[in-house]
Amino acid sequence: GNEQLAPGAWLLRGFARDVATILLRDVASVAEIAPFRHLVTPGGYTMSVAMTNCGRVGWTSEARGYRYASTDPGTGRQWPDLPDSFADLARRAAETAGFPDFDPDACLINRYVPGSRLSLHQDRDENDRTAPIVSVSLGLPAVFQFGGLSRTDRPARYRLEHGDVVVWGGPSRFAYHGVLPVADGYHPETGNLRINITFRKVF
Ligand code: MD5
Ligand code: FE
Repeated sequence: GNEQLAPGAWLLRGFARDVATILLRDVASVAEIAPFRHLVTPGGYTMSVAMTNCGRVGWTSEARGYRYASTDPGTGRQWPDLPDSFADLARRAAETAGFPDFDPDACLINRYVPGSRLSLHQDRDENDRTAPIVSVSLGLPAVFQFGGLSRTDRPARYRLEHGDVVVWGGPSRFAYHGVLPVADGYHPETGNLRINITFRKVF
């Protein structure tokens, strides 16, 4: 069943399970054109999560700050197109959570190896503040931290597994969140990786 985590936030358990193999194939195709890389934060830290993007614009981090760019700073070329499998899944998930006509222009793909983590943060580099963010978890499970609108709100924890989709909209769109260090393990479809795909409407 679909679980409401907070106003606007819906956990759709297993929503992407039946298309996971296709999604992972398309992640590999994206990464052939725009390889995964470890971005450096404006504060000088190299992220343990490796990232790439597809769609009209992609999220990048540089010394001067975070931004969305239409070209990949690594290759100097446009980001690969959003695969049809991605667009279809994102739209169906958003609709299921009560956000019809979701038309993402950015897709960030995060790759975790055991030990990779994402410290507590807010996503606020997007100009469109009404659209939700749709996130798809594939491969190894992870413990997701979901807090409040203040960094000091004690976060709840949810285990996200292969095929789980979360739609973050409404007041949850700007909640603090993070991912605890991924535990070592093996998944038949990804080996020792966790892949998270997020769909966003930036402009
Ligand atoms: C992940 N990625 O599992 C997560 C999934 C990121 C990121 O956090 O910024 O790439 S997206 C989780 C998310 C997005 C927007 C709002 C909320 C969670 N939230 O309200 O908790 O790699
Ligand atoms: Fe985030």
